[in-house]
Amino acid sequence: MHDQTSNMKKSLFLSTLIVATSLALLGANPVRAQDGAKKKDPAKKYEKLDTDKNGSVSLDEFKASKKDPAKAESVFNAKDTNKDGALSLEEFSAKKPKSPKKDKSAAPAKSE
Ligand SMILES: [Ca+2]
Ligand SMILES: [Ca+2]
Repeated sequence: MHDQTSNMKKSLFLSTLIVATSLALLGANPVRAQDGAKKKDPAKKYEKLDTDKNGSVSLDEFKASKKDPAKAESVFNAKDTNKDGALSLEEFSAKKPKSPKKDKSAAPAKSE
């Protein structure tokens, strides 16, 4: 009787271990698990923003996608690196440039 119970516990333990391992593996390989992470595809986002499909995202189009128009405008201006008033896909998908105004390392130390 005791053996059976301990066997059941063992197999339960093993399947838990397998699940945990699979989860850990999935977490380690997020890209391989799902080919083409659609959420992170800037081209898809860009396509949605370009509502008139003229191949570029205007300020109005960009604003329309944001809740806060003022913030949208400042983000837009920051992204529009060649200042032609429209975002190319390249500009849109470019990584944020490091902002020189506030750097974390410049923050006052809290340890004191
Ligand atoms: Ca457009
Ligand atoms: Ca531009």
